[in-house]
Amino acid sequence: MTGSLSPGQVESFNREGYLILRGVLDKGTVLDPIVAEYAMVLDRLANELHERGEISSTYADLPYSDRITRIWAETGKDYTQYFDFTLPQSATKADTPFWTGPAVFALLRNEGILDAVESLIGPEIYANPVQHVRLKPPEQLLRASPTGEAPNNATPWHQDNGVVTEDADETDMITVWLPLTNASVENGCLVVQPNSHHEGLLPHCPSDAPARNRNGGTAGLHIPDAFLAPEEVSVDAVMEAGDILLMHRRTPHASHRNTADYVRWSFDLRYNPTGQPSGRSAFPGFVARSAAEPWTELHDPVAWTDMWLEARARVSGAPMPAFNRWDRSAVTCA
Ligand SMILES: O=C(O)CCC(=O)C(=O)O
Repeated sequence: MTGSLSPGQVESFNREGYLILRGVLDKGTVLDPIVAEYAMVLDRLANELHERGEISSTYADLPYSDRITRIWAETGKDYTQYFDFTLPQSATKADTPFWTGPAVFALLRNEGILDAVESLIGPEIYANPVQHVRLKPPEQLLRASPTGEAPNNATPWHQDNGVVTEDADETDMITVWLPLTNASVENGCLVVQPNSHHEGLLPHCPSDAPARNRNGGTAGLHIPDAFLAPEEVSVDAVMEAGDILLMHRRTPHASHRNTADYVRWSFDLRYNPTGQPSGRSAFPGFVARSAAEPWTELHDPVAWTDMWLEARARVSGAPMPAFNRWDRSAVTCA
């Protein structure tokens, strides 16, 4: 196999189901342009909210993280969709916001990321549309749920295979998770369960199922505790901006709560060998690298945005496939 990983790193990934690579992304040429792009989107959002009287100041003099934290604190709303480079799994509207800027596109095509991914799946690489920015707010800003439950913004334990449609179960999908700011246990870094991706797809339960997940996170699907290894074997993925985490599609992972007083900011990208089902066929991916047919690679960020605009027009108001194949009344969820 070609690519940038040593045989030992590939062997470690195959054994453990994850691998952290340090200092892959350059701050000046890769990360700073993303920060600048998001500062511009946030500026637009702050001006809109201020014009509508929803915030008392645009907080224009604050850096990105402080500025979005102040806006969350004042409105109590989560504006992640403004910044995300995908669409919601349901209820997309003709004007649902999203952000597919050139710096984000450049990250999806980043040579350091693609070289690492190539070592695991080969040189025909498709950028899978299951991709997100995560702006994890300080938990202290969140309000208690209507049932009085204390806020908990941990991401529950899951496998990424669990959030795609069944046709992609055998797709060799690699997750690439990367922080834009440091990721610590305090601010909600990822936590992975090593050496357990060999056990196949585990049951996942909807967030309102009686079977709870041990970290208490409520957003999205979770693997019931009975199917997880003891807590002591999990590994905290403490990372700095520039590092990347590679994960197998069946590696159980979660993230900690953000108990810091600032936002934890990260991206999760996914790649698979071109031609395999993406598991979100309504959304557009693209050929990021091809040794055999280089002319099929997408290099134009505007064309990428156009693909998402077309997808938004197509799916808005239309029924979407169910991404959750488990029912809350399933025996494992009861
Ligand atoms: O970033 C997070 O907190 C969760 C991300 C995640 O679970 C994923 O990328 O699958």
